[in-house]
Amino acid sequence: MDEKTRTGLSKFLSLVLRHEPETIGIELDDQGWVEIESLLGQARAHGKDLSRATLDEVVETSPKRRFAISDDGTKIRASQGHSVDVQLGYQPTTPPERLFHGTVASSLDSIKAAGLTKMARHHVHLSPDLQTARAVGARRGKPVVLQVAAGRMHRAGHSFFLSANGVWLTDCVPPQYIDFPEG
Ligand code: HQG
Repeated sequence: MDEKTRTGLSKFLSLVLRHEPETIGIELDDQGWVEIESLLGQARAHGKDLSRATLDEVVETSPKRRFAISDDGTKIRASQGHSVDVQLGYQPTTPPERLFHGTVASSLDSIKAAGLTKMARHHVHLSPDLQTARAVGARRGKPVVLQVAAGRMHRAGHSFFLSANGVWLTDCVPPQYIDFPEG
């Protein structure tokens, strides 16, 4: 499979497993899982030629490991990033002292006032390292990386969750826990 096909299929899976399952007539269960057979059948019925082997390849080669297959191999879900209502079931976890968030300059005034808010998703997404945060911010323009005092937040009672693919999730980050870059 070439890179372009792989990226296209990954975007398609993100769309139906995180945001709009109804576009191909599938339903996610409470934890976000769907039967792979049903996904493949409905995808084909909507013009996406997707075999089990192709699906497995997209899942295994996803650089961000966005999708998880159940232990028995019959179901799939997105590991984070949903806008539809699902309970991913991650346990609260103690975060490292510092986490990072990649954004762009045009959001900074609003973030300084309101902190980081979950916008359309379930959680605020934080990255474990600078490089990842920079790549997240770069999706929207010239990246600006904010440092989050996750340890201090956690000691103050905020819950953190670590997704299966290494993304840190929390409800909100009030501005007093954010280090803004100078200038
Ligand atoms: C910004 C991708 C104004 C926030 C990535 C971001 C990530 C505010 C945007 C995952 C704000 C939300 C999530 C406030 C936050 N005022 N702007 N108060 N609070 N923002 O896409 O973190 O490729 O929902 O800075 O790699 O960018 O999809 O979140 O710019 O892990 O697997 O509002 O999505 O993963 O954007 O990205 P998003 P995100 P995937």
